[in-house]
Amino acid sequence: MGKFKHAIAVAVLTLVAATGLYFLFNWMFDLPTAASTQAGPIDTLFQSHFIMMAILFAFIMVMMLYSVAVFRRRPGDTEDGPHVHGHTGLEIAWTVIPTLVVIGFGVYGTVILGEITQEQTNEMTVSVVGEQWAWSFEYPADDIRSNRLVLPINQPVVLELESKDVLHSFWVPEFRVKQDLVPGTVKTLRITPTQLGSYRLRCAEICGSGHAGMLAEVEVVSQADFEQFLIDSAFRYSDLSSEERGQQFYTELGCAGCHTLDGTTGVGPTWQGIYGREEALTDGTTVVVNDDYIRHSIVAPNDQIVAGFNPNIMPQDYEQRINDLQAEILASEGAELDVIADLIAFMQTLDQ
Ligand code: HEC
Ligand SMILES: [Cu+2]
Repeated sequence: MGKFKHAIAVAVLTLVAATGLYFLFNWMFDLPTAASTQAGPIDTLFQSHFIMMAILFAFIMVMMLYSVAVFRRRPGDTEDGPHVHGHTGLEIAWTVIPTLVVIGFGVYGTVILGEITQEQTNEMTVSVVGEQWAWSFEYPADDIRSNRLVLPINQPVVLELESKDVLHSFWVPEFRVKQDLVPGTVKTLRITPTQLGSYRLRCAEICGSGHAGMLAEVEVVSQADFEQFLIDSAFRYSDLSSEERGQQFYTELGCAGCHTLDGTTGVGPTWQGIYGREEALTDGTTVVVNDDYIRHSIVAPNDQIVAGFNPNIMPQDYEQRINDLQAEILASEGAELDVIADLIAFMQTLDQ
């Protein structure tokens, strides 16, 4: 009968202490707003850990303090305490129960991980590049590059994360999920934002002296605002400088396939140091590479052949393609550009 009374007292005290601790944990580890669908199951997982921690800690502490207080030596009591030799049932219980609890949480965590990494229908892909110490975002479908991450609300997003140098980690506390960026691989992270607002992306992996400043703005906006963002940040040739445009054309028109920038000879002569150099031609003459020669080499590539190279390799239709491109830019941006002049401006930046 006396044992029973103690058991009830310990149970009641444990319940009271656990409830108090649970509120204390929630107050101490106050989580920011949950702003994604992934946050829901993660917060439930968190709460269940809080509950388990509160019960365990309360039970151990109540048992210990209760024993110390209630079974203390009274004045005049000089007898030895009872000799206790272990209790097999108890030992099995305190081995089996925690084991089951830990396994249970392991299974629960795995189920939730599967849930939040689950592929969704109609996902939007955004590439995220981390480098010391900045973030950049690309919307491949629309060829847009931005240093802010703008996401439409309720749209499932899959982020493809790449690092240019060392380990970084993508973390927006309001979205709860977090993923490391590993150089040489593409990692994915899935988010469906559910709350309009602006948040902050921070790098969560020490990545050098600028680590603390490796931040970026994240904005969750309406579908209409998102479309406006795409329009506002669309790529425009006329926003670039002449040299930058030249570099863009160098890759876009395929020059990069045959002309290197690093001094090695490819299918065609390297562009390193091309502007102003003396070029020996197959007909035995030499020319200085200037604007006129470059222009002529592009529109009539078989006219003057650089010694050591073959004719009929450089495409003959560049004049046409460049005219088409210029007409297209004029139509879409209202800007009259001279693609060859931009290519020349780019070449002039390429000295050794
Ligand atoms: C399929 C390969 C190929 C592509 C693509 C190509 N070229 Fe060439 N280019 C050559 C070869 C081979 C030569 C050397 C023979 C010659 O002089 O025609 C050459 C020569 C040149 C020269 C003269 C270089 C010098 O050192 O005197 C210029 C300038 C040039 N190319 C510009 C361009 C530009 C601009 C583009 C892109 C719009 C381009 N090329 C694309 C193969 C290519
Ligand atoms: Cu970093």
